[in-house]
Amino acid sequence: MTQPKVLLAGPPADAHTWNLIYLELLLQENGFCVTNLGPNVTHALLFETLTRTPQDLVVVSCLNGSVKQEGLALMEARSARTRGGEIFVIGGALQEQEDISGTQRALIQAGFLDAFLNESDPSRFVRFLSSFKESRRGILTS
Ligand code: B12
Repeated sequence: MTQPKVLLAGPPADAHTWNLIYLELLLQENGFCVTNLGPNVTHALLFETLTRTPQDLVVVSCLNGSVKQEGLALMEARSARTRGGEIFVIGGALQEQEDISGTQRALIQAGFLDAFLNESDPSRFVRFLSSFKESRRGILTS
């Protein structure tokens, strides 16, 4: 069976790596074919990669406390593109006093399908992956 393709990346200003390794293994365990671009991925590299090798899903992880700024900047860069039907989700760690639901709302409003913030328990993400696969059955990127 064809596996959904997922592009995994840390945003431009984020150097954390183990979160990406963890997510790569989790995505593989859940039946996804993963391209892990690693940390500090520029918008140019991310969108060039998507143009060259179309994906079904893009997963962004940001730990350094700037998930909101990074996420909004990424969606702004995406709006300048003319092609590309990938679904984007984001996750990571917020700053200590940050309002989780406010940030989640802002990220979803900007264009992410979902935002997994301060969630060290992966069960909601695993449920998302399962329903994503179900909803894309038969229409995966070849
Ligand atoms: C290791 C580390 C570093 C290393 C990274 C080395 C490397 N190559 O990865 C170094 C020293 C470089 C570093 C630098 C910095 N760090 Co640092 N770092 C850490 C540390 C100790 C561990 C992070 C880690 O690897 N965790 C292991 C992974 C597997 O787990 P995780 O990160 O928690 O990820 C889980 C969840 O968040 C979730 N998740 C994450 N992303 C996503 C995405 C999706 C879609 C989903 C579903 C889930 C999900 O799933 C993961 C598994 O449960 C944490 C503190 C801590 N104990 O967590 C601080 C921490 C993340 N760092 C922090 C900071 C502030 C920095 C710096 C800004 C410090 C500085 N002033 O320079 C810089 C940033 C550099 C940069 N440009 O990004 C803060 C972030 C605070 C915040 N969120 O507001 C933390 C929390 C420390 C702290 N308490 O202050 N760091």
